[in-house]
Amino acid sequence: TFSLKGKTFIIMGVANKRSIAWGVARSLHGAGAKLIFTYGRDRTERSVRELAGTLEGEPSLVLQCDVTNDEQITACFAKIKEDVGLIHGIAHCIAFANKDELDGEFVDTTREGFLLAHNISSFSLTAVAKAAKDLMAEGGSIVTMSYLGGERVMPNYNIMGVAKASLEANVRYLAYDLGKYGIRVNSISAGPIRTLSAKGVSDFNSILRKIEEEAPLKRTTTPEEVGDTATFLFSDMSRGITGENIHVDSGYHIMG
Ligand code: 0WD
Repeated sequence: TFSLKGKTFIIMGVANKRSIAWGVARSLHGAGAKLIFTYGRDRTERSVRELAGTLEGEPSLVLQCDVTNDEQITACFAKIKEDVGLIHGIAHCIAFANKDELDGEFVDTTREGFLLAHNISSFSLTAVAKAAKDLMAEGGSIVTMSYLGGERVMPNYNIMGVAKASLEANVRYLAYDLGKYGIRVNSISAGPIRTLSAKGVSDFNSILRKIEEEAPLKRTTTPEEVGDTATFLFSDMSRGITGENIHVDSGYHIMG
């Protein structure tokens, strides 16, 4: 593997040890990178601090950044600027939709639920990119997490699918704007992984079974696989890639 020694990355969205963001953190840590963690809700702080504490080396900075709150975003990045100065990338692993709208018919989505899902799951990427771009003075890489439901209709994924379509377009527009500063922006379309968020998706077991049966690799995706692809996107090995959506899903997306 290649080294990311001397580089600093912000990991947003670790909820617990199953989180995709934690898979990204472990992979980046393995490549020698320095990490900063952010969490949204007060109740997540302890779990993030505990996990961050298990990583060898100097302790990571852990900060609150509820992405629905502009003041928190500003304060969080101001603190990072003060403490570290320069960063090289951000893993944005954040999404949210009301649980009762991840079931039943998409047509019943409320205005409030629609806006909430877009606010946390897509606009937050734009807001974070804006807050972070001056900290990536040597260029950088932003990686976010999407899902196939943003490209195709997946029953029950509903409003989150529409928010992921927005997120993927968001990636392209940000990639265009930030390319001139040497900042790349990409998404990973991850196969389904059993995390806290996945609990909200109804009938998750049968989705996993379908992947094992139908995906070319005949197995489900792991947070480690997603983490390693993110590390590639954070490294110079991917320097020619921006505005892209890379599927890390055992190849499931190619199946008809
Ligand atoms: O199958 C899956 N799990 C897939 C997930 C397949 C494909 C994509 N993804 C995406 C998700 O949509 C999301 O964008 O990957 C990303 C990470 O998802 P995850 O690892 O499945 O999620 P989880 O471990 O539940 O963490 C999501 C976190 C929240 O945890 P808490 O417990 O604090 O709600 O998203 C964060 C939060 O850390 N989050 C927020 N962070 C800041 N501000 C906010 C917020 N307002 N809301 C949620």
